[in-house]
Amino acid sequence: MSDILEKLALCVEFGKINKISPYPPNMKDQDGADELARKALESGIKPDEILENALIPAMAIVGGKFSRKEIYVPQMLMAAKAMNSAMVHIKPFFQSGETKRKGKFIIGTVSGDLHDIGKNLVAMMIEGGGWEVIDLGVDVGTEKFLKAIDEHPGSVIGLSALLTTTMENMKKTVAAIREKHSDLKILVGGAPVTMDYCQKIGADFYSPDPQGAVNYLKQLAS
Ligand code: B1M
Repeated sequence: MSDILEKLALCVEFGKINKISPYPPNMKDQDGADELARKALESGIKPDEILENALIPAMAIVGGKFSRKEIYVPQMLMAAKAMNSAMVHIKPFFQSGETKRKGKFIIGTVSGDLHDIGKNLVAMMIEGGGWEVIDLGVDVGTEKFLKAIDEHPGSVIGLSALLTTTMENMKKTVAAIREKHSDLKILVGGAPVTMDYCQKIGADFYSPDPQGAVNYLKQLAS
């Protein structure tokens, strides 16, 4: 791997956003993900190589560390921010169609539920895994999910719920999606959700953390 991609991967892994970012202290005054992604493109490295050889593997390392509780939410958010600062340079190539994404992923926190920290982490990790993410936000009713599915056919759907009370709305939304789109894959997650509940409501997969969600999508795309 080129030196620049190795450095970019380290910036994402350790959350170094750009040169002026003081975090992490041991990388102070060094180029961050922002500068390195720009320089990589300027040096002729293709956007999909940057994604495949630097950003995706770095986010996979971050996801693994988070699953093993070696890092916590703040470090993961910094890594995601660093990844986003690199993605700013790469996104125009996806939007122009010059570089292909692995697929589309629609995610939202279900109706009545305002918790979005975990949902945002999942969204960022999946974007870092090479997918286009359509984030519908929080308190997302069934109709909004169905409208997004119509606008982005063939997407994988992700539902997050943090309250035992809103898990019931997850069930309703899954049933409504199943009724209209029996072929779509539905992933569920959130603190009170379990594999048992996932099976009970007819969703396809439950993941307790973002990396499990990334792995599931990776398996779907292969
Ligand atoms: Co709320 N809240 N909250 N809250 N809140 C909990 C969830 C609660 C457990 C606290 C408690 O009582 N101990 C409790 C729920 C009890 C229950 O139902 N069993 C609770 C309650 C009761 C409430 C209110 C009702 C309080 C009130 O007003 N009386 C209210 C509800 C508002 C509403 O939603 N309608 C409320 C409000 C809030 C705040 C707005 C203040 C704030 C949310 C801010 C925000 O999200 N922007 C908040 C917070 C911060 C929490 C706690 C403290 C932290 C949640 C969090 O962000 N965790 C939480 C207690 C706790 O968990 N310690 C609590 C960190 C995050 C990274 O983890 O979201 O679990 P998590 O996501 C994980 C995994 O679950 C997974 O990946 C993430 C990373 O590992 N995951 C997925 C999540 N979604 C996934 C989707 C996937 C796959 C994996 O695929 C699609």
